[in-house]
Formats: sequence, C-alpha cells, structure tokens
Amino acid sequence: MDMSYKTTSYTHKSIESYWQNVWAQEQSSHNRVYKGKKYILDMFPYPSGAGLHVGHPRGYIGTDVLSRYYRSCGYEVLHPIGWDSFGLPAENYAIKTGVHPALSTKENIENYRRQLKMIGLSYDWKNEFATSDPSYYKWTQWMFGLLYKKGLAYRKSAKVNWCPGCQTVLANEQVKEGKCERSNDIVEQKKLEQWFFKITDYAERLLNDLDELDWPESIRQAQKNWIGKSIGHEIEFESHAGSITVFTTRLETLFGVTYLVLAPEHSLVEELTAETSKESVNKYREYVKKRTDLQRQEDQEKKTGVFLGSYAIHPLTKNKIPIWISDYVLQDYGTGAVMAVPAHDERDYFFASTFSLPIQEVIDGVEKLPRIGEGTMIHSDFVNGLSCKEAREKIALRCNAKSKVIYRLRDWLVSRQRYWGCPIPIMYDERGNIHLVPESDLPVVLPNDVDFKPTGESPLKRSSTFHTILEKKGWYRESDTMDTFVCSSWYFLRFVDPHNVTAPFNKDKVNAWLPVDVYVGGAEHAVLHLLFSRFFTKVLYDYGYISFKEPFLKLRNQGLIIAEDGRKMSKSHGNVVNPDEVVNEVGADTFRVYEMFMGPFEDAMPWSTKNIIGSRRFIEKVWKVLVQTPSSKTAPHVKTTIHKTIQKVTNDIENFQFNTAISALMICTNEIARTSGIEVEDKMIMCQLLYPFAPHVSSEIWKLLGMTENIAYASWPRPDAEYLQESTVTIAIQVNGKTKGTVTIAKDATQEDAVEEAQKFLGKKPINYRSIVFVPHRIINFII
Ligand code: ANZ
Repeated sequence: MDMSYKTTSYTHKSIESYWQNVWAQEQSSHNRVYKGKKYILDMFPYPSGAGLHVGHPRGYIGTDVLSRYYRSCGYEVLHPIGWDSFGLPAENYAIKTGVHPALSTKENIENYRRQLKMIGLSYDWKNEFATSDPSYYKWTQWMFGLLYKKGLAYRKSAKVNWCPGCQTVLANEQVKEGKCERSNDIVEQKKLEQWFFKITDYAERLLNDLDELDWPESIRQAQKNWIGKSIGHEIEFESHAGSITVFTTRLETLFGVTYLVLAPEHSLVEELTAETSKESVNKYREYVKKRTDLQRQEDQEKKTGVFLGSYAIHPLTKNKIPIWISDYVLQDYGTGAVMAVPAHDERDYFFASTFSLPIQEVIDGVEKLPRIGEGTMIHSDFVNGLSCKEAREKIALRCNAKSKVIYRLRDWLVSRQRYWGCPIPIMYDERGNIHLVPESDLPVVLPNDVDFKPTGESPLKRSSTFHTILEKKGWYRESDTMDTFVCSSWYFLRFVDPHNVTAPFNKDKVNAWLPVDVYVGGAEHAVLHLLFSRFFTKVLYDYGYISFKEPFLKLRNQGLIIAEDGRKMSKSHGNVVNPDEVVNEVGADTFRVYEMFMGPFEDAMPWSTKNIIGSRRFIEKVWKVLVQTPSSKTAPHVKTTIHKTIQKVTNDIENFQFNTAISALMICTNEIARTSGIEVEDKMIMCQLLYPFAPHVSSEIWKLLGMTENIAYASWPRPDAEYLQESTVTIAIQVNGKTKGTVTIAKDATQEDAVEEAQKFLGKKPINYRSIVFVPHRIINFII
C-alpha cells in the first residue's frame, strides 16, 4: 500500500467528478459469467421544467443500491432510464410562453439527465429513450394497431369533462369540485366521439392475477377496488312500458322494495313519464347533464330526483311500486335501474327520507336504520326466519332471477384533444369509414406546424401538413392523440431492445429479461399506470408476443420526502430543497447515504439539514479509518463485528431495509475506530459494503488500498462462519464498584487484556489503582 495516501483528506468534489468520468467512459460488457439476471426498474419520470427536488431521487437511489449490489453478487443487471415525455404541462407551457413542447422537453431531459448523473446513479444510458421520440412512438402506434385489429380498440361517443373557458377537454384529475383547476370555470359534460381500449374484457384476469404478485397490500387492494367486482342478480319489474331490469347484490331484500329508481338517462324514462310529470322530468334531466359521475356519487345525504308519475308491479307481492329518477343511479353501471330498499341501503334511505317515501324493514336487528348488515329475514313471506343467504337463493329460484357478475371498471378512454401526444394511427375515408394506418406507414409523425391555442378542437385538425394523405382524395387523419398512459404501458418492454427498428422488441430478449424483478415508484401510481401496464402485458401474452402474464413481480413504493416544515415540498410553499445545492455542498455520496438512512424506505420522512451532516461525518469517519489509519491486525472481536455486518448489510439490502444496513455500517465503523487496528482485507470488506450506498468514495478508497480493478467488479463479500461465532464478551467497567461503561473483549481475554482495554476506555492516562477485581465475562472493577 502506498503510505503517502495516509494523509490525503476527503474532498468529495474531485473524487465524485473523477469517478463519474470513469463510469461514463466505461464501455461496460466485462466478459463475465453471470449467475442470472435482474431487471431493476424505476418508474420513468416526466421531465418537468422544475427539475428534480430532493424527494424524487429517493426511489432512484434505492434501485441504484440494489443494482450495484446485484452486480457485485454476479448478476447481469438491467437498470435503464428514459423519459415519459409527452403530456400536458409541456403543452400548457407552450400556450403560455410560445416555446415549442419539443424544445422545452429536450431541455428538461438534459437537465434531468445531468442531475441523475450528478447523484452517481448507474443507469444503462445506452438504453435511454423518450416516449416522444418517433422511433419509440412508432411502436406505441403499432400497439394501438394490434389492439384495433383484435377488436380491443373502438370508437364511440362518450361524455367528457369540458371547460368552456379553456375550450378544452379535461381529465378527471383536472376537475376540482366541479370547476376547472386552471380557469375556475364550471366544467360541463359534453358528448364527443372518443377512442377506447376494451380493458373490461380483462377485468377478471386483472383481478385474479393480483394474488401472485409481491406488491404492497394497499396497492393490490386499490386495484381490486378499482376493478370493483360485484356478484348479484338481475330481476325484472313489469310496467306499462315493458319490463324494467334491475341489478341488485341483495336480492333477499325484495320484500323491502318500496320504489324503483332509474338513471335519468335510462332508455325507458320517456315512455314511463306521465303527462303531468313531463315538465319536471325534462328540467331535472337537463340539470343532471351538467353533473359528473363523481359528483353524482358524492353528496351523501342530499338526494335529488323526480317521480315519473307511473308504477311498476312488484314481482312477488304484485303491489304497485312508484318509479322515480335520480342522479345517484348511474346509467352505465349494472342496468341503470335500482330496486330501492330504504330500510337497508344508505343511499335509498336518504332518498326516501328526502321525499317521504315508505320504509319497509325486512332484516331483523337492533341497530337503527338503515341497517346495512346481514341478519334474519322478517316481513318477507316465505323466507321469514331464514338467513340472508338462504333467502337470496330461495327468492332467486321463485322469481327466476339471473345471477350476474358486474365490474366497476370501465373501458379506458385513450383519445385526447391535445397536441403533445402520440398521434392515433387512424385515417378516415371520404365517407368517414375508419382505416388503420398500415405498419409500413408508421410512424404517423407529429407535425410541427400547429397552433397550440385551445379552440375547442384538437390542434392537429388545423395542421396543414398532417392530413395530406398521398393519392387519397378526401381522406383525413384522426386528429386526437393518445393518453400518455398508453406510452407508459409498454416502455418496460422496449428498454430491453430500445434500438430495434423492425419490431417493438425482440421476443427472445424480452422473454429472457422480463418480468421486471423489482419495480420502484410512487404510490400515486397505485391504480392507473400499473393496471394499464398489466392489461398491455396480458394482451401481448394472448397474441403470442411474450411468454409472461404479469409485468412487475415485485413492487415497492418509496416514501415521500416532506419539507423541513412538515408540509409537502412545493414551489408555492417555497420549501423545495434542490439536490444540486446539496450535492455541491456535501457531495453525492453523503446525499445518497442520508436519503437511505433517514428512515424506512417506504415511510414518509421530513428532510433535515441538520441530520444530513451526520451522514457526512460518517463518510469522513470511514475515510479516516480506511485511508488515514495504517493497516494492522484486526482484533478478534472486531472481526466478528465485521462479519456480522456483512450478514446484516446483505440481508437488509435484499429486503429494502437500507436504513438499518447503514446503521450497521456506522456501528461497525465506530467499533473499528475505537480499537487499535484493522487489516487491509477487512478495510476492503468495509469498502465493499459501503459501495452500493456511497459508490464514489468507496471506489476511491478501493483504489487507494492498491486495487487496480474497479470495485464494481469485485465479488460481494461473504460472512465467514468462523468469525460469526461469538468470540467476544461485553464486560462492565467499574471504579470502586460504580459502573463507568462497557467494553467488548475477546471471550478468552486475560485479566491483563481486560485492564488494557478498560484503561483505554477510561482515558488516555492510565489510572492508578490499588487492586483489581476481575470477574471473567462480566466485570472489571478498579479499586482506587
Ligand atoms: C337493492 C339493495 C338493497 C341494494 C340493499 C343494496 C343494499 P355494488 O356493491 O357497489 O355493486 N345499484 C345497482 N345499480 C346501480 C346503479 N346503476 N347506480 C347506483 N346504484 C346501483 O352495489 C350494488 C348495489 O348498488 C345494488 O344492490 C343496487 O342496490 C345499487 F339493502 O339493490 B342494491
């Protein structure tokens, strides 16, 4: 070892820039024999104009720790990154400033890339792409084509949220309390021709296959709720306009039905409306047109509605049942008609209370109404005294009710009347017939000559170049673009083969690398992104493009980093911490160690400027112990600690317990610092254990220790069973019987060894003592 390094001090700037240069120049592909493969993936970011704040990289650092660890263990690791670069913010920015989205996106990506490299993340940069690259979205269009050819993409007229102020369609998330998030105008419902993907065909499989996944329980539950499977019956009520079919999950409550409620849009409403009710019914239907499905399900106690002036016949009692309409009944759920049982259903109860309709109890119990739970049947003729389940079966038989399963999941509306998105590869002929753009004509390139200003129609309608379809007079292109969730529903497949020009990916490569072994991202993607990616995967599986049914085997969500003031970090609060400044000040390694050490990976944690200094001190101490202290024989009890630390760090990394791994490294470093020596082999072990967390400083120390090969290729240390056995004991140090502290010594330590260690603990100068009481394995007591 070159002893001149002994006095070298730790300077993060030169070390980090040196190693980042080395990594950038490395052409990887060491000829190694691999133990297997690991695909470790982050949810790729939308490159926003604000750049990264310190909350974003928490997940990226976690996956980087895993990637570096698995590489050291001998796995071939795929750890790619790219950009989910289509989307509204770039377009809105263009509307405001006139900067073309292509330009602002390019700049934002450059800034993100710089920031990620600055943190020392070991991405496979050669696999990078952006979803707005024509070489990528060509294949997004191909995916659309596949779905279209298989009958899974279709066009129909559908209600959309329309902002009259912005003259544009809004996503549900952009509607806040019925108003446009940006202009505050009252959002209307408008019917437009839209493209849909038939994800409902996959509802049952999307539900069942959740059980195979190593995902957080809360996320699996969120997916289940979103799919919303309901098992019930359809039953008919006769009326003068024909039979009205209702869907119910509680058929046993049939004797408790006191009225029917139809969705205001139900096809029988007109025929069922009596002359005297016409005016009020029409008025009410106009009112409902403005309400979103979300609003219709909100206001719990406030119910509105109108009596149609006509009646249906109860299938068993043959009583006359009044028919109402109300917006709490949704047109596209079940049959759009409900048998109302106000005694046992909350919504029906509030409705009946509002309009003073009769309430008939049919389930026994002491709780007050509405009594939602199950119990014994009463006032129910031939099912009295039975349980709900028994009653349900008996009534189903008696009135020939069909059992029926329905889902809350709706087909996925994928068209957007927006510019900055992937063009839908569809053309219309002069009669308006739909034609898929053939694969050989893909990509349908997004034109540059558009005016972004919102006018109420898709900006692409007004492009002069976009619709020139050679030799086909009167033909024009679809002007809507795709929801950006389409672009992100298959990107994890493209990463394996990003430069393929003849196919979206090579089948063998994808089957070799996928499913993704570990997927990490924010919990805000609990439903849509994950559900859509699972849907695409299943479609590609069904048509023989891939051999697996689920894309992400293991999923973890990184916890949010909140601001020091306890609030969410946001520009408007002025509490955002910029990683550029942190890295400049304390270094990327300290930043990484701090983000992994601050608490359990999945928990929300507040940023703390004070605590990050602790992480910096830790690295400085490691430097002191491994670089500035000459190597000498490691004491046996320190050996034990080091080998236990190998065991702990290894297990903790595999289990996403990065904080306790670092804590073990800190304890071990402190112990080494307290004792007299550490030999080169043990320095190397410490260096390797730290490497996934703090790769720059570890690479540097490794080099200073005289190693010529990059630490990245050194194989991960294994604990030695010989050292793991307890060879040490912790004894109390006393002075005149009063305990002053403890010290760890070898199990077979002599009294002299114990005195020496205890003296070291008590202070620099040896204390004078009259005599010593030494109880092996327990106490050393100095009598002075
Ligand atoms: C009678 C009844 C009695 C009901 C009772 C519930 C409790 P889930 O579980 O969410 O699927 N329903 C049916 N179609 C509806 C629609 N289009 N809009 C609003 N509500 C609708 O809920 C199924 C229940 O929701 C059905 O069972 C029906 O009310 C109502 F004690 O029928 B039930």
